[in-house]
Amino acid sequence: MIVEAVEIRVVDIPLKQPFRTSQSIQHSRRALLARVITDAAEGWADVNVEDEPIFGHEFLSATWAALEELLVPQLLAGPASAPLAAARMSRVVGHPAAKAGLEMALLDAELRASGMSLRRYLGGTRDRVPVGVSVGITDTLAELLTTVTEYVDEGYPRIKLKVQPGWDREPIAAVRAEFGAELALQVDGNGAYSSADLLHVSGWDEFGLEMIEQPFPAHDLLSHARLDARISTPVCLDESIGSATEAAAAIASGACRVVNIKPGRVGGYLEARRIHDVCDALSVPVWCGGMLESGVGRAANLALASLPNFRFPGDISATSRYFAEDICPPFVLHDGMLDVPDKPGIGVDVDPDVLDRFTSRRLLQ
Ligand code: SMG
Ligand code: MG
Repeated sequence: MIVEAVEIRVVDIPLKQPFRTSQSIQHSRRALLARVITDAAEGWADVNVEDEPIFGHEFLSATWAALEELLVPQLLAGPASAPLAAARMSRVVGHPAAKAGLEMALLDAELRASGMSLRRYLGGTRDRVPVGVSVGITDTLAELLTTVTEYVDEGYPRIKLKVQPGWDREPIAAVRAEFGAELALQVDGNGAYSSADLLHVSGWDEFGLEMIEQPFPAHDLLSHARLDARISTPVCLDESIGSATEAAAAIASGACRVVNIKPGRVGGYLEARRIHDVCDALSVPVWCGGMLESGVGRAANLALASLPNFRFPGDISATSRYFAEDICPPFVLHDGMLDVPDKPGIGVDVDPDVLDRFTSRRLLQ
């Protein structure tokens, strides 16, 4: 397949309500989109990076530069397939989101040309998957309970609460008191706690959570292992896991019993599938995380989440949870599930008018 041109764009998609974690607050989803134009078809990807290096070390303008100066010229230099391009890009150190985006856009073009869905290509076994919702930090407990009530009423089968020091036991207890023990509830600290908080975090064991996600910083596997040894709630890692090798090492060191997979964080859907397989072989369930993706990223994540070892609902909520208007047709919740696209490639088409309206920067190479 010959890559004729690559377009990258920055798009700002307004969020319906701000999303607040222990690390940041976002009012709009500033996304980076990649479009690969080949001799056979074109393909799209949501390059999963944020404006600032807070969730991870990557940030939009650095990712843009990595694409413009290194990775796109490399892709344009010769014939390509997604696995080949991924192997070639691996010679550049770092920039997993940029690599994931180009790999996905190329794969989308290939699959569209051959008429195969991403779900089939990856080995997905389900045509719909259960999804949860990640609830940001709110100003008051009353506001949190109102928000959670709305999502539970909409039919989401699992709620994740963002927590931080000073916003943890009380909101967890309040949600448990309101919705009872049956609600599938989990929490995510985004690394806001330190090893000195080990006892405090262990205390959440009494709430019967599905899992405790990334309470300690990404590099601190030891504190996660100590926590996991003390409690019956499984520890889940997100920011700590950058590859299948790291997933295997984290599991072997007892740092987690569940893994959150985000293709942008791990450098692509092919590496994401390897993490799925390694975890499956070690009897460790995985689930698909979210980064407030546009419909382009959401479609691809649904395909990934249809693989058999994705055993918990993903952070892949319906479009209405995020945006009044998206660049693709909306994904709608039915019985707590979203349909996995089954058309060729990622299975969704971008609306060119909405895309142009949201675009703030564009480069065609
Ligand atoms: O896409 O629904 C979503 C967001 C899910 O909580 C979510 N993501 O650490 O898992 C995580 C966070 C990172 C996003 S911070 C903007
Ligand atoms: Mg997380």
